[in-house]
Amino acid sequence: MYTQALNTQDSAPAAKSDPQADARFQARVDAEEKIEPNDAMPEAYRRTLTRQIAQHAHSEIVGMLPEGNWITRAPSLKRKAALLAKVQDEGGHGAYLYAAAETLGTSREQMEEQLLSGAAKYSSIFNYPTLTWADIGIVGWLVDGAAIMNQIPLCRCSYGPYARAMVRICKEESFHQRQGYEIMIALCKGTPAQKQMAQEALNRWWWPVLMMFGPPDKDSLHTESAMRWKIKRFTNDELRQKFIDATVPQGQFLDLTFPDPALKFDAGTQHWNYGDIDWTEFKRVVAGDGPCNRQRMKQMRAKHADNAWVREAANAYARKRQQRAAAMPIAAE
Ligand code: BYC
Repeated sequence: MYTQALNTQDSAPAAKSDPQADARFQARVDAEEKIEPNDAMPEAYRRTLTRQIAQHAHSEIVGMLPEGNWITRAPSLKRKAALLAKVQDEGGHGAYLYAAAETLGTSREQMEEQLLSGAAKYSSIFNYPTLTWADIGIVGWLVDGAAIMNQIPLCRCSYGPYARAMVRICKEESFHQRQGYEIMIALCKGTPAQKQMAQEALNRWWWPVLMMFGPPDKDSLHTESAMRWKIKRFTNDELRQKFIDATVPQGQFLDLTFPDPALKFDAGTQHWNYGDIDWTEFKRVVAGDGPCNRQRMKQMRAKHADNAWVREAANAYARKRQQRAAAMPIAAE
């Protein structure tokens, strides 16, 4: 089963809400206090955060696959070293995010199980293939660029562990975005064939990148509550617009053409207007039928099985340390 369907239900029964406790909680959020793991919180807040952070963590881990695919084929030692470091960073981001989600009471094993069974979502963008080296430039420039636009506001998320994890993640994402844009500059200043490769990669990735920000506000299930709880600070459409406004001039500098004939600057609003996004494609990819969904899940399951010995060894070592510590006589004063 490969579904990342939009209609998954929370399995736990809804906890009874306590209006007075909820009002006290909302007052803390409104006062910009950080909520910490042992603080009282509405069950719905815990659930929506666990869902978002876990999906975010899964995205970082699955996101290692399309780029990891190019490590052996990077065109120079310098490019290989930068790509290796970037992919390793993504693994680190997944680890911080799983740890942040664990503070809400769901174990990493449970989250992994949800990913591997197809019950949990990860970002739609990682279900598209990286066909040429230019796609690695595009992933850095646009995918990491979109991730930064979405994630900088998460540094101010009301939940302390998530907000703090995002500070470091955003610093690293900003390096990733620059390495991608630098690849794009090299290709666009290169031979006509390299420039063409860059253009074709932009044509393939532009619309899927715009879908990363999630469904339009009118169809978003969680935006209203996530904004009220100050998990999200901007809506999906607001972030998408900010991203387009920041990115179009970068594409113009590269002398590339965006694959959207409706893209036009509006001097009145000072924003770039854009054409209709194909939301049926988004729904199809999220439901498990994108170009690479099956391949990604197959790879994730194979890696999980291959790495079982590492988890067993780490658990055996932890048990041994606990036993040694328990057997140790307490030092006399
Ligand atoms: N793909 O009510 P909505 C990265 C789901 S970047 C798949 O608007 P919400 C990286 C959504 O989960 C990518 N599913 O939801 C970069 C919900 O489903 P459920 C990861 C999507 O949460 C470079 C349903 O659609 N970033 O990590 O308010 C290299 C309704 O949506 C997508 C993050 O996760 C999508 N694109 O807003 C390596 C950032 N969009 O749960 C890695 C944190 C929506 O009801 N996450 N859905 O079944 C967020 O900011 C928000 O969760 C979203 C969605 C903006 C993504």
